[in-house]
Amino acid sequence: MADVELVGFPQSSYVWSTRIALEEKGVNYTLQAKVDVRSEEYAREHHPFKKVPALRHGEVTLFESLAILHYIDEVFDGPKLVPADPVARARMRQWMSATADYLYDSAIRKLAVPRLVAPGMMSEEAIAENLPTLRKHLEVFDGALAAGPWLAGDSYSLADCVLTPIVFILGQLPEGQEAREGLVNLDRFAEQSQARPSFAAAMPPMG
Ligand SMILES: N[C@@H](CCC(=O)N[C@@H](CS)C(=O)NCC(=O)O)C(=O)O
Repeated sequence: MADVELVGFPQSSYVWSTRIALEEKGVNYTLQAKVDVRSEEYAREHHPFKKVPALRHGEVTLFESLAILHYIDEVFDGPKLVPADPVARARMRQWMSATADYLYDSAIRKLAVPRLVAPGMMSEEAIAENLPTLRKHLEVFDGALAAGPWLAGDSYSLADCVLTPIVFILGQLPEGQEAREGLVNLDRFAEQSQARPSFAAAMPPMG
């Protein structure tokens, strides 16, 4: 089979999720981490909207993590990361969409990025103002996880690949830990998702 190349810096939660999926499936791939996402060359070659991740697999080039995650699951052997049952599948997509549209904003864009990547990009007031929203979002996810170990039921799915790095990143930040306080189902999710070999294998360099 053709080589698989994933493009994007590994600290990005979206890149991280696709790497977790590749690891879960047992796919050999290379990571092209040094990219200038702002360049026109990057837009031409990989992602017209200048974001990460992008994927190259032989003649196939893809951008957007949703498309990449499903491609990985469908094209490669290994455990299925999309449930066969239509309700569980819809549930998985529901949580992927909710993570991308709501939790990513409160946890990553408005907390992790200003704290870890671009200090000063948001005022302290704006960071504090977002925290109650983050807490509400996490409560919803905690409620979803009350019924079972993973977001779409009994087996680890693409929705869990997406949630795993975000929950971990929150655990690295005092405000993230506070926002997670008392949410026991999320704690269990953190523990179990971080114990998977795919998590260790996809862990980006921290520092
Ligand atoms: N909808 C995109 C979102 C990707 C995204 O927002 N990536 C961020 C990193 S987590 C990025 O490329 N940031 C670089 C920038 O905006 O310059 C996807 O699902 O792949």
